[in-house]
Amino acid sequence: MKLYDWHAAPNPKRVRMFLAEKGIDLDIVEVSGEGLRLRKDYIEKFPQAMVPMLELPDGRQIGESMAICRYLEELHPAPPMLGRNAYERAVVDMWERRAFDEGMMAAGEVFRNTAEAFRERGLPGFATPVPQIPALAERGRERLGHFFRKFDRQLAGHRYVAGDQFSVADCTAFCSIEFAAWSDIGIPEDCTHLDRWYKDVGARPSARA
Ligand SMILES: N[C@@H](CCC(=O)N[C@@H](CS)C(=O)NCC(=O)O)C(=O)O
Repeated sequence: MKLYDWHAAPNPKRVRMFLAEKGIDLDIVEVSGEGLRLRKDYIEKFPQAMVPMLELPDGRQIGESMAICRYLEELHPAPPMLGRNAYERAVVDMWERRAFDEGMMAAGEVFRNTAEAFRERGLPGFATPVPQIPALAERGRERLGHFFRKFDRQLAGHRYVAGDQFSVADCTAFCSIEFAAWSDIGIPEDCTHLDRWYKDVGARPSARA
Protein backbone atom coordinates (compact mmCIF):
# COMPACT_ATOMS: atom_id res chain seq x y z
CA MET A 1 0.00 0.00 0.00
CA LYS A 2 1.13 3.54 -0.74
CA LEU A 3 0.17 6.76 1.01
CA TYR A 4 0.39 9.80 -1.27
CA ASP A 5 1.55 12.67 0.87
CA TRP A 6 2.48 16.35 0.96
CA HIS A 7 4.74 16.45 3.96
CA ALA A 8 4.10 20.07 4.91
CA ALA A 9 0.31 19.91 4.66
CA PRO A 10 -2.02 19.43 7.66
CA ASN A 11 -4.44 16.76 6.41
CA PRO A 12 -1.81 14.19 5.40
CA LYS A 13 -0.13 14.81 8.75
CA ARG A 14 -3.15 13.63 10.69
CA VAL A 15 -2.98 10.34 8.79
CA ARG A 16 0.79 10.08 9.37
CA MET A 17 0.19 10.64 13.10
CA PHE A 18 -2.42 7.87 13.04
CA LEU A 19 0.04 5.54 11.30
CA ALA A 20 2.79 6.37 13.79
CA GLU A 21 0.53 5.73 16.77
CA LYS A 22 -0.39 2.34 15.36
CA GLY A 23 3.11 1.45 14.17
CA ILE A 24 1.90 0.94 10.58
CA ASP A 25 4.66 1.19 8.02
CA LEU A 26 3.47 2.21 4.51
CA ASP A 27 5.31 3.43 1.44
CA ILE A 28 5.00 7.20 1.60
CA VAL A 29 5.05 8.95 -1.79
CA GLU A 30 5.69 12.70 -1.67
CA VAL A 31 3.71 14.43 -4.42
CA SER A 32 4.29 18.12 -3.79
CA GLY A 33 5.75 19.89 -6.77
CA GLU A 34 6.77 23.38 -7.84
CA GLY A 35 5.04 26.46 -6.43
CA LEU A 36 3.35 24.68 -3.53
CA ARG A 37 1.24 22.64 -5.94
CA LEU A 38 0.63 18.94 -6.27
CA ARG A 39 2.54 17.24 -9.08
CA LYS A 40 0.68 16.99 -12.41
CA ASP A 41 1.23 13.24 -12.68
CA TYR A 42 -0.44 12.82 -9.27
CA ILE A 43 -3.45 14.92 -10.29
CA GLU A 44 -3.78 12.81 -13.45
CA LYS A 45 -3.73 9.68 -11.30
CA PHE A 46 -6.14 11.11 -8.68
CA PRO A 47 -8.34 13.86 -10.18
CA GLN A 48 -9.71 14.79 -6.74
CA ALA A 49 -6.37 16.61 -6.67
CA MET A 50 -5.91 16.40 -2.93
CA VAL A 51 -3.78 14.53 -0.45
CA PRO A 52 -3.72 12.23 1.40
CA MET A 53 -4.68 9.28 -0.81
CA LEU A 54 -4.16 5.63 -0.02
CA GLU A 55 -3.50 3.30 -2.96
CA LEU A 56 -4.04 -0.40 -2.46
CA PRO A 57 -1.70 -2.93 -4.11
CA ASP A 58 -4.31 -3.56 -6.84
CA GLY A 59 -4.52 0.15 -7.65
CA ARG A 60 -7.81 0.96 -5.89
CA GLN A 61 -7.75 4.40 -4.31
CA ILE A 62 -9.11 5.75 -1.04
CA GLY A 63 -9.21 9.51 -0.54
CA GLU A 64 -10.28 11.50 2.55
CA SER A 65 -8.21 11.25 5.71
CA MET A 66 -10.92 9.68 7.85
CA ALA A 67 -11.85 7.11 5.21
CA ILE A 68 -8.18 6.10 5.11
CA CYS A 69 -8.02 5.88 8.91
CA ARG A 70 -11.20 3.79 9.09
CA TYR A 71 -9.88 1.37 6.48
CA LEU A 72 -6.55 0.99 8.28
CA GLU A 73 -8.22 0.62 11.68
CA GLU A 74 -10.07 -2.45 10.35
CA LEU A 75 -6.83 -3.98 9.13
CA HIS A 76 -4.83 -3.03 12.23
CA PRO A 77 -7.22 -2.75 15.19
CA ALA A 78 -4.54 -2.26 17.86
CA PRO A 79 -4.09 0.16 19.44
CA PRO A 80 -7.64 1.38 18.84
CA MET A 81 -7.72 4.94 17.56
CA LEU A 82 -11.44 5.17 16.75
CA GLY A 83 -12.87 3.96 20.06
CA ARG A 84 -13.19 0.51 21.69
CA ASN A 85 -16.96 0.10 21.75
CA ALA A 86 -20.09 1.59 20.18
CA TYR A 87 -20.27 4.54 22.59
CA GLU A 88 -16.57 5.40 22.34
CA ARG A 89 -16.67 5.17 18.56
CA ALA A 90 -19.57 7.65 18.50
CA VAL A 91 -17.75 10.04 20.86
CA VAL A 92 -14.49 9.86 18.88
CA ASP A 93 -16.44 10.48 15.68
CA MET A 94 -18.25 13.44 17.25
CA TRP A 95 -15.07 15.15 18.47
CA GLU A 96 -13.06 14.35 15.36
CA ARG A 97 -15.79 15.93 13.26
CA ARG A 98 -15.81 19.03 15.45
CA ALA A 99 -12.01 19.26 15.26
CA PHE A 100 -12.17 19.06 11.49
CA ASP A 101 -15.15 21.35 10.85
CA GLU A 102 -14.40 23.94 13.52
CA GLY A 103 -10.57 23.77 13.68
CA MET A 104 -9.12 22.47 10.44
CA MET A 105 -11.67 24.17 8.17
CA ALA A 106 -11.40 27.44 10.10
CA ALA A 107 -7.59 27.42 9.87
CA GLY A 108 -7.95 26.63 6.16
CA GLU A 109 -10.38 29.52 5.67
CA VAL A 110 -7.82 31.93 7.13
CA PHE A 111 -4.77 30.51 5.38
CA ARG A 112 -6.23 29.93 1.92
CA ASN A 113 -7.85 33.34 1.84
CA THR A 114 -4.75 35.30 2.89
CA ALA A 115 -1.54 33.50 1.79
CA GLU A 116 0.06 35.13 -1.23
CA ALA A 117 1.15 31.75 -2.64
CA PHE A 118 -2.51 30.66 -2.64
CA ARG A 119 -3.90 33.62 -4.62
CA GLU A 120 -6.48 32.17 -7.00
CA ARG A 121 -6.39 28.97 -4.93
CA GLY A 122 -8.98 29.76 -2.30
CA LEU A 123 -10.06 26.11 -2.23
CA PRO A 124 -8.05 22.91 -2.71
CA GLY A 125 -8.82 20.44 -5.47
CA PHE A 126 -9.75 22.87 -8.29
CA ALA A 127 -7.93 23.12 -11.61
CA THR A 128 -9.62 26.47 -12.38
CA PRO A 129 -8.85 29.65 -10.37
CA VAL A 130 -10.74 30.11 -7.09
CA PRO A 131 -10.31 33.72 -5.89
CA GLN A 132 -9.50 34.48 -2.27
CA ILE A 133 -12.33 36.09 -0.25
CA PRO A 134 -10.93 38.22 2.62
CA ALA A 135 -14.23 38.06 4.55
CA LEU A 136 -13.84 34.29 4.79
CA ALA A 137 -10.44 34.76 6.45
CA GLU A 138 -12.08 37.05 9.02
CA ARG A 139 -14.80 34.51 9.68
CA GLY A 140 -12.17 31.77 9.96
CA ARG A 141 -10.38 33.76 12.67
CA GLU A 142 -13.59 34.11 14.63
CA ARG A 143 -14.40 30.46 14.18
CA LEU A 144 -10.94 29.48 15.45
CA GLY A 145 -11.61 31.50 18.61
CA HIS A 146 -14.75 29.41 19.22
CA PHE A 147 -12.85 26.21 18.43
CA PHE A 148 -10.07 26.97 20.96
CA ARG A 149 -12.59 27.72 23.71
CA LYS A 150 -14.80 24.72 23.01
CA PHE A 151 -11.82 22.36 23.09
CA ASP A 152 -10.41 24.06 26.17
CA ARG A 153 -13.70 23.37 27.99
CA GLN A 154 -13.68 19.76 26.84
CA LEU A 155 -10.07 19.25 27.95
CA ALA A 156 -10.80 20.74 31.38
CA GLY A 157 -12.47 17.44 32.21
CA HIS A 158 -10.64 14.96 30.02
CA ARG A 159 -7.06 13.96 29.38
CA TYR A 160 -7.65 13.68 25.63
CA VAL A 161 -10.13 15.22 23.24
CA ALA A 162 -12.57 12.29 23.22
CA GLY A 163 -11.97 11.10 26.79
CA ASP A 164 -9.22 9.16 28.50
CA GLN A 165 -7.93 7.38 25.41
CA PHE A 166 -5.76 9.00 22.75
CA SER A 167 -7.67 8.88 19.46
CA VAL A 168 -7.82 10.17 15.93
CA ALA A 169 -9.74 13.17 17.31
CA ASP A 170 -6.49 14.24 18.98
CA CYS A 171 -4.61 13.91 15.69
CA THR A 172 -7.11 16.15 13.88
CA ALA A 173 -7.27 18.74 16.67
CA PHE A 174 -3.45 18.83 16.99
CA CYS A 175 -2.90 19.28 13.23
CA SER A 176 -5.59 21.97 13.13
CA ILE A 177 -3.78 23.98 15.81
CA GLU A 178 -0.46 23.57 13.98
CA PHE A 179 -2.21 24.77 10.81
CA ALA A 180 -3.67 27.84 12.56
CA ALA A 181 -0.09 28.76 13.57
CA TRP A 182 0.79 29.13 9.87
CA SER A 183 -1.40 32.25 10.03
CA ASP A 184 0.16 33.33 13.36
CA ILE A 185 -2.92 32.31 15.32
CA GLY A 186 -2.08 30.53 18.55
CA ILE A 187 -3.91 29.07 21.52
CA PRO A 188 -5.30 31.99 23.59
CA GLU A 189 -3.47 32.45 26.91
CA ASP A 190 -6.55 31.69 29.00
CA CYS A 191 -7.05 28.29 27.30
CA THR A 192 -4.80 26.56 29.82
CA HIS A 193 -6.36 23.10 29.47
CA LEU A 194 -5.95 23.16 25.71
CA ASP A 195 -2.37 24.35 26.13
CA ARG A 196 -1.61 21.51 28.59
CA TRP A 197 -3.04 18.97 26.12
CA TYR A 198 -1.23 20.53 23.14
CA LYS A 199 2.14 20.22 24.91
CA ASP A 200 1.32 16.68 26.00
CA VAL A 201 0.41 15.57 22.46
CA GLY A 202 3.36 17.52 21.04
CA ALA A 203 5.70 15.38 23.17
CA ARG A 204 4.47 12.14 21.57
CA PRO A 205 6.75 10.75 18.83
CA SER A 206 3.76 10.76 16.44
CA ALA A 207 3.65 14.57 16.59
CA ARG A 208 6.83 14.56 14.50
CA ALA A 209 5.44 12.11 11.91
N1 LIG B 1 -11.20 16.46 3.38
C1 LIG B 1 -9.89 16.14 2.86
C2 LIG B 1 -9.07 17.41 2.76
C3 LIG B 1 -7.80 17.20 2.00
C4 LIG B 1 -7.06 18.51 1.72
O1 LIG B 1 -7.61 19.63 1.83
N2 LIG B 1 -5.79 18.37 1.37
C5 LIG B 1 -4.97 19.51 1.01
C6 LIG B 1 -3.67 19.47 1.81
S1 LIG B 1 -3.99 19.70 3.55
C7 LIG B 1 -4.58 19.43 -0.45
O2 LIG B 1 -4.49 18.34 -0.98
N3 LIG B 1 -4.34 20.56 -1.10
C8 LIG B 1 -3.96 20.56 -2.48
C9 LIG B 1 -3.77 21.94 -3.01
O3 LIG B 1 -3.83 22.90 -2.23
O4 LIG B 1 -3.51 22.05 -4.21
C10 LIG B 1 -9.22 15.10 3.78
O5 LIG B 1 -9.64 15.04 4.94
O6 LIG B 1 -8.36 14.35 3.37
